[in-house]
Amino acid sequence: MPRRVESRRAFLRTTGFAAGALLFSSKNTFAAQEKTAADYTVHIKVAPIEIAPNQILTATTYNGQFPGPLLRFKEGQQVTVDIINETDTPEQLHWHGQKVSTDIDGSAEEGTPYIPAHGRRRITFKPSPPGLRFYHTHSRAGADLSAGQYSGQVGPVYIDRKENPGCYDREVFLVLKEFEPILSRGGDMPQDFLAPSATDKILKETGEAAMKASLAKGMPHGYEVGYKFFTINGRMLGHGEPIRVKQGERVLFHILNGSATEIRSLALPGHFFEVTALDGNPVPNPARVPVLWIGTAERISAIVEMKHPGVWILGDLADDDRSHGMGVVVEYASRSGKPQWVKPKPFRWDYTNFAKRSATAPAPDEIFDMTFAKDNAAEEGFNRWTINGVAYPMSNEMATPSFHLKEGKRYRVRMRNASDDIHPVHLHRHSFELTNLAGTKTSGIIKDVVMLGGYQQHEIDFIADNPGLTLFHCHQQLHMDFGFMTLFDYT
Ligand SMILES: [Cu+2]
Repeated sequence: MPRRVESRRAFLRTTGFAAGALLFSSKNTFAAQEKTAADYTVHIKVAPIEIAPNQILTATTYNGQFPGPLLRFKEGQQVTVDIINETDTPEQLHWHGQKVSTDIDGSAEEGTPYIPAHGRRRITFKPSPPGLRFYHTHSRAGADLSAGQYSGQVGPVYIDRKENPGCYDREVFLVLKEFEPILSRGGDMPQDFLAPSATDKILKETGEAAMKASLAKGMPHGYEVGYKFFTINGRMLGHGEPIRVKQGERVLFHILNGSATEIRSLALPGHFFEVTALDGNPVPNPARVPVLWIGTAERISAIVEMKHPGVWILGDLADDDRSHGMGVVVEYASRSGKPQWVKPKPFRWDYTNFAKRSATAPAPDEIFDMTFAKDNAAEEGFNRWTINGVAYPMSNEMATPSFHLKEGKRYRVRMRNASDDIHPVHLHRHSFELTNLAGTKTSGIIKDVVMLGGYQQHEIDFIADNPGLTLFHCHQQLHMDFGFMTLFDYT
């Protein structure tokens, strides 16, 4: 396995931009067909991945490894990527969080061409915005728990800004991911960790009434997904290289939740996280927090000052998930012994901790209202999800856009969640600003995924600055695959 933990200096020395390009370039016959070599080549292929000694899984991967290779780009500097699909299934590779065209974005719903089974596609784009992004499959899985993001098709992208501020000694990339999904009839996802915690009375009454009516008809609870194995950087807790640190070091963690369906948490006993960026975008107020909560597809960049020597577990708060692998050991120089876990005090995750103080967002040109609802177990035992009463078609045909944009205008999406589930909602090809979270006004936090709590209402604003079809969906694979998607177009 490649070592994912490197000092920044070593990284720049050994795998700077040009050298990095060579690392991932292919010398195979496919590449020879092109006149010039691509900067990067990504092979979509089925491969064994060893998550612990003698624990070998088979998954569709990028370049035969999990996570896929870190692709390091420079802001605005054009790159060419060859994507070679060695599988029997057409694929989509989505450049999550990047402002790219619909032809590149990797979403069939927007019209991106598929990478054919046993075929290839060369794409060229200018990476932006800077910061932590990622690439992942955008295929729908439906009931096939080996497809879509249940597979190993997840890899980090880091786009270096033109100038590179930040005071830290080294960078560590962490990709959180579960394997071996199984269908279940009830989730154990924590629901009570978000702040502000205010719920909407009408949403709650609507959602609870719908659920009650469904159960009264004798319907079971819709399927959820659980997992057998939990990993960070593709290794179960205790079975990967520890993160070796020195006292006094400031380590910049870039953390990506690569899960298909799960929300994750992380704590490192005796340490704080100084959150510097959310979804790759610097935050106005880099506050220190004891616990991180990361929705599906969210990213957090946070500096940890190493000042509590020992051997620790950086791990998920859920005991069961941590004991099945969701953690990594942090080991101080010349310290040894069994890695220690200490349960943190209860802590609520509040995006507004990192927001501008007493600033308000500009008024939008138009507001879109969206209500999200669950039709319990309505789709062959799976929950069907709707936006304003409409489920996105299950077929792979392109749907009619529901919301219309004019270039240059500022839009506000008022998202109302009439279900008890938390939804990590994602907008393609644009970033948005959090402007109201459960009744609390905020500004200055720019993201591309936001967790919307059960029966809560959030408002997000975005500028229509990247024409073309634009997909908006819940990033929870079970939700997006069963209707929780809609399209914007530009008129
Ligand atoms: Cu959802």
